[in-house]
Amino acid sequence: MFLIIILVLTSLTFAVRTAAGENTWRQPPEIELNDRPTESPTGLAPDDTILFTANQEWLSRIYLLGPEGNVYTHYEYEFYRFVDFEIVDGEVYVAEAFAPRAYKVDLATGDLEVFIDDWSLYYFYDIAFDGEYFYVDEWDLNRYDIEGDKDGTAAFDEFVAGSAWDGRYLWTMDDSGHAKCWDISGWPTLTEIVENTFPPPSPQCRGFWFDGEYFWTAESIDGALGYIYRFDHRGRVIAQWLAPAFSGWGAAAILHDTFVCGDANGDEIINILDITFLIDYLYMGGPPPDPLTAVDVNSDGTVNILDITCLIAYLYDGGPEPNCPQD
Ligand SMILES: [Ca+2]
Ligand SMILES: [Ca+2]
Ligand SMILES: [Ca+2]
Repeated sequence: MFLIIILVLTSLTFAVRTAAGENTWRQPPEIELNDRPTESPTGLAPDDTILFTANQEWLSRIYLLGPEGNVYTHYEYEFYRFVDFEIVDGEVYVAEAFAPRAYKVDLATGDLEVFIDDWSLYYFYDIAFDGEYFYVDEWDLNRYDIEGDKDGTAAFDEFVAGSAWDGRYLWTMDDSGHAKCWDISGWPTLTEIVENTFPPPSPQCRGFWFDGEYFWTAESIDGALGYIYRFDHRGRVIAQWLAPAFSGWGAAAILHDTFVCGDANGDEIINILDITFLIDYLYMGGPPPDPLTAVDVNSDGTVNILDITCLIAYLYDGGPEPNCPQD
């Protein structure tokens, strides 16, 4: 009898230790530039930022990653469980699975602002935006306006772990390895376009987001690092990044558009306004051109008066075309 009690106590201690061990975060791996398991070029620019959510126990994290998957920073939230992303006009929104809420995230500080707060429901696992409304599932599909006010519910008997809008259709990621396509133009009637269904890069994919050209998702694997994937409408991987933490969910990216070399004020044409914008920036404390590379028109790695003279020569003296550094 005594021996049995000892055995039970020993196995209990072991069980508690194992459970405690699972509470600790795995250290993000050191990722060297150009030393990553990417199968194809990422197609991202140096100033693009990848967003990633990961969850463990009662902690949630939002990661900001560079275009090579290197960790810039992360924010940690106790008693939150962030899942799917949406980005509207450069503002980042994230859905919350512990509560029927969606938040606007300040990426500079990690601060949260409650945006949707719908306690008629229990949880959210996804969020998408069609240009006018946000869509969030909780078995049925709920939609909200840009102020976060509810605008109806559509019957929708699906378990959705991520959703995205590709400019034409609503796409959902379910938990059994299917990306599904829905015509929502007859709202609140949803019509599945069955022939558009495709398998995502892995059956463990959760979040869903569309960058204007490709989809994004993240793998959710307990106790092991998954990948962040960028992929096309058939599930073919365009690029992948090893996740910095496990139990990932959402993935999205702040992508910067390509620029016109010499276009200092960002209106996509080159004229005298760009010269005055650049003079204003260099000598009058004006705002910087975005990106700065767009005004290094002599491609020498710095932005100074020589770039102004080059622009003047090009516009008024038959000088050579602006030539900015290539990524
Ligand atoms: Ca989404
Ligand atoms: Ca311009
Ligand atoms: Ca220069």
